[in-house]
Amino acid sequence: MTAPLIECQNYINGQWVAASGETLESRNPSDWRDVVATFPRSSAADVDAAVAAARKAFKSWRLVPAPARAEIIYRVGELLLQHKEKLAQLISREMGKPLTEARGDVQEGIDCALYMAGEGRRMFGQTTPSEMPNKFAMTMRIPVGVCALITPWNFPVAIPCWKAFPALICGNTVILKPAEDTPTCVHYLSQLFHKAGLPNGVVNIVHGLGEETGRALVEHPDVNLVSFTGSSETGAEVGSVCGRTHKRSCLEMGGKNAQIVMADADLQLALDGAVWGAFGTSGQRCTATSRLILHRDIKEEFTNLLLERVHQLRLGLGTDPQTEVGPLINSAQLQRVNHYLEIARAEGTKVLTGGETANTENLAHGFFFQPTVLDRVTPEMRVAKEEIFGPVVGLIEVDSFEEAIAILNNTPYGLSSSVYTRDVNLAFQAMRDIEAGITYINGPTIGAEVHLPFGGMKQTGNGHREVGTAALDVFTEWKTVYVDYSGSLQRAQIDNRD
Ligand code: UN1
Repeated sequence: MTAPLIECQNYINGQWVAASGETLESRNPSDWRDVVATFPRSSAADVDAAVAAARKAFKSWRLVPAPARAEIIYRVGELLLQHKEKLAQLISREMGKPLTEARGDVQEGIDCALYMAGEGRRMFGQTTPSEMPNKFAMTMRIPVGVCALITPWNFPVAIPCWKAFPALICGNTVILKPAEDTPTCVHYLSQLFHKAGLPNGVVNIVHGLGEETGRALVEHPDVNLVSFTGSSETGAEVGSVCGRTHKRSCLEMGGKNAQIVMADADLQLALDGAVWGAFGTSGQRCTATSRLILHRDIKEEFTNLLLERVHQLRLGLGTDPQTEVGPLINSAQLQRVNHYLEIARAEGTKVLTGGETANTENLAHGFFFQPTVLDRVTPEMRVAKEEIFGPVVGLIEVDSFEEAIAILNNTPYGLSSSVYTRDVNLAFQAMRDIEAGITYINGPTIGAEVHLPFGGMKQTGNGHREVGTAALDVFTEWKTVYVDYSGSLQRAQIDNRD
């Protein structure tokens, strides 16, 4: 491969700054011989400079009217559309997802820009009568300040966008710290932010390692809010630092999502959903389907149909237009998935297909794992409860709807969920009883849309939701304002009760 090496730089106060120290490499997970880019291993001093720029820019950005902020975000959306194909190619090369999915990744960013630009002309507060005469009460949204946005590699464009756009529309300034596996996608974004005309310092980007650069950012005393998407282990660490240093945090962590297929379901539809939900993005989505909870009456038929479909999946290089399932992100992830297969075997599951690293000739230099189906999974097994983040789905057999819901809920996580049934009564019970932030009826567990709240219950998150209007609640403080135009002191709860 001969594509020129890209040199990612930190983007601070509207300028790209060459690395002052060591640089690191980002490689193509489909072929690790392909070095995509170098990026700075940023230090605490680099983080300091970015935070100082964001703090300075906050002074004026918070005063820019939200509809004017919206115009710039809209322009970023237009630029994303213009650059969609180039960015998608870059995502496929650096992250490994197939091109069709990479285009979807950029599209999610575009959708979020357009939605949040519209929010600039809403940003509604509430008005309400006061208890007292000639007095008026209302609420308004106030930006939080300087926000650190720490983003994962699995949606290297969409997630930075869905954190940055709501933060910016609300009047905050940001420092983005992209995952070290996909720095180039966010470096590219920095160019679009710049071109769209964002004032200097409103968006800053620091590259580097989570443990160093990420940590310095989360611990920085002048950061007001941390929005983090990533593993539960790192999220716990981020949450505890934020707790200790009294920062706001919005944490989006693991999932162990299940799809229930009842006996009355449209099996072909449920099958389409299962294959897409489990093997899309090679299972590397926090919304991925990693358990299929199948009613006894259709289990055998469904399993046979599923295996037929899985055997047809084309595993290949992210950038190859024929590819349906790409590689895992890096060797650590490949090791993790292999390790879970060892656990699965030791726990007594049966590997119906896959279960191994894929290393045929064209895949020998990438981190490929065969699409895998595990049978005889029971709810108490580790592979039924822990997030694997790979193309592995476990089959669990049940006798009733109640049992299916109980098993679906039997994990520490609660992000996405799905039920295939034609019975409207069961569908409504599922909506009520499933302990997850997202429930799909007759649709796969993946594919959330940006104008609706995204997030999870239980250990998936810390009670917040991203995108949709819910994101405004993360990135603003509510200010309550009372206006007394009576001209005299009115004492609440006292004079008006006399
Ligand atoms: C994630 O995996 O962190 O709902 C986000 C979906 C995508 C977003 C996934 N829109 O599958």
